[in-house]
Amino acid sequence: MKFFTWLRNLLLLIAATIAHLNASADDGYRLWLKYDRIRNEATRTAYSNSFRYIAISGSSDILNNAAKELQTGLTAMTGKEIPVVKAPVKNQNGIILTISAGDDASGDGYSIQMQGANTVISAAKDAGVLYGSFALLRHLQQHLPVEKAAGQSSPKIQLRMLNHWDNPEGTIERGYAGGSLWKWYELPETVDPRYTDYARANASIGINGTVVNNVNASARFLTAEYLHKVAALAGVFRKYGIKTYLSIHFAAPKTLGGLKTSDPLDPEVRKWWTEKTKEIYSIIPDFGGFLVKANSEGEPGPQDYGRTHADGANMLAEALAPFKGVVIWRAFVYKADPKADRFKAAYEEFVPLDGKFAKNVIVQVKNGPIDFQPREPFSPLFGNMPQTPLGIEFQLTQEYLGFATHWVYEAPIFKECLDADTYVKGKGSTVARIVDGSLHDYPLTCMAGVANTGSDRNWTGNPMAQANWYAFGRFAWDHTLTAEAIAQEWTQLSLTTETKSVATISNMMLRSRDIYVDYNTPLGLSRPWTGSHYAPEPWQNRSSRPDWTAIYYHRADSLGLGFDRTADGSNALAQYRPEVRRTWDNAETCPLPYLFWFHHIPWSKKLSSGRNLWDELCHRFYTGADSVLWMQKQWAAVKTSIDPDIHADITGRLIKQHKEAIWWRDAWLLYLQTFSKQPIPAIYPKPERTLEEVKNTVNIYLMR
Ligand code: BDP
Repeated sequence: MKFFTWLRNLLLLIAATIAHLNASADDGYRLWLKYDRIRNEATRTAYSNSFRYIAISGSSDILNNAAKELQTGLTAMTGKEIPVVKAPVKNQNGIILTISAGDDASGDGYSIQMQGANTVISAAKDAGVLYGSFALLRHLQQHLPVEKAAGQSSPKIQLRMLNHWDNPEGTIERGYAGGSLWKWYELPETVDPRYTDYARANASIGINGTVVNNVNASARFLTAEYLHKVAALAGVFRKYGIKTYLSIHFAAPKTLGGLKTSDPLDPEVRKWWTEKTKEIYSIIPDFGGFLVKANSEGEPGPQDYGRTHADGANMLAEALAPFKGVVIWRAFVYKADPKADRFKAAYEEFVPLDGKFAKNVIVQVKNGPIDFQPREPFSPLFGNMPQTPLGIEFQLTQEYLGFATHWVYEAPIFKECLDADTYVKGKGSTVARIVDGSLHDYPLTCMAGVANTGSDRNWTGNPMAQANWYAFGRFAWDHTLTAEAIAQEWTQLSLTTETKSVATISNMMLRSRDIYVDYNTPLGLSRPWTGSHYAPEPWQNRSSRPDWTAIYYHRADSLGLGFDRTADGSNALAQYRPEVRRTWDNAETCPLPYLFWFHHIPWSKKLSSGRNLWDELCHRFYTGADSVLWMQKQWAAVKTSIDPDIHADITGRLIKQHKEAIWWRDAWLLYLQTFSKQPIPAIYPKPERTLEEVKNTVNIYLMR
């Protein structure tokens, strides 16, 4: 008996060790493409019976990669080798990959059909078959019945792109997950296999374009040496249906070409770009085009020569047109004018240019009018340039969202903007319908995400931030999906399929953004930072430009708080349609999340919540910081369903997040209290430091 107990314990120990080793093999590298062995035997058997082979009719790199992915995924999930063959095998169930002329002009759409015992994935182009294959794998990773995979899907947006803000020396502007993925120093001779995994991850969520370098672009990328490095990356990406683009330095004709000017109307300059573009296409035949940040934050541009954004964009468009390349011209512009409201700048510069851009130009607009703040109203450019294709730019990297430390699921930010109604053609004129081209019949459509990837083993630093990359791709494909559905899907693919844990985690994801907003920038506050975009500095009042101080944005004074953008103030609200304006321009009815975006509110004003302004601020900051404790508890509750290393990683980050939430809360409240002159309500514990002490911690943080 004793012996048997001993033996049983030993066996249990061995089993636990194996389970642990298996589990802790998860370092996050595999993202949502884990393909873990399915534990439920019935599901596993059903899958291996349904998929005994993968047949490809036709041949191309992309089709081969689709088959390879299915083979890898299914073999890992079922534990049975699945061969890739040239033709369907009689009397056996399998997957058939096939190209068939469909009605989806882009070729990216696919259908999955059950034909007899076979699962047929077909599309007009091989990229569509690849997307269909990933869709099937996504379905099976959620352990759903095979036949439920049947259906059709086409992307709503043509260009679904990542924008990498990567520099030639390997750093990333606003990157929080290590250095650049691109090893410029060893390219093109050495091609890291990780580039393939990057391409797989993107293709799995439908991303079909990538801009590999920073919008604050180095002209170095246009040298032959760098073009060959970029070509090596493009060589990997194209096998997954991804086109490569470059950010360009507008003054390159001068800096690189040795010309006297970079004036877009100068014939020599135009010739230089034409030649350079030809050279690029001779090296990268399927090159996508240029992304341009011009006359913004000190970058050169056409205005340096008295020309317009359209002049600049059209010059490049002309050079790219013979190759079907596109110009993606960013609308992120604002001048150092102390009297102006930065909110209004992009509209003022771009709306007069509507209709003046060449056919192969898209103007890329950030979701909000300022700059990727935790909560912004939608940019008033949407709807106001009916004759110019407008793309949308979201930021995945958490520049203003707590870097890689804080857990913020961004899908609600994307969705809030996409679902916002501009009313430009009556009710239902959502930003999504502008961006997908359906409202104004745009011939080109684009959704871009500023990438949050880096050289960290788990790609995104914070493992939860993988969800933001994932959600972006899923929305770019189909903006009608919900943030909730994507959270559940991602959790199942990436963390656990245990039902209760999926519900707990996706609920945390959905609440995470509002929690962050509450302790960071509640009620429509914005930009309490200067250079760091992290350490709280709401008191910051000195800079080379007024709009680079914190006080410019919150406008706290002895009377109240917030930026008056009504007709009595900067009148930025006039840039929106009356239906939109109406919801925002009355301080009594303006939804609280947008209050300080549009109004300067007296400290003792009673709000719709029943609290006065100061008490509401205290309530938000305290509840926000306390809610991180709630997150910690929820996370502790899912421990047994999550890989131990990933669980420990997030646990650590949540501890830090709580400390910093208190830091931000204290900084804001102690600073604002110098204006409000009101006490923090007795129900809340008093901050354990003085304003001077918080300022000191910030000074230390900012020390070089
Ligand atoms: C701001 C970033 C800056 C970027 C800029 C941009 O702080 O690093 O260069 O956006 O989008 O948010 O061009």
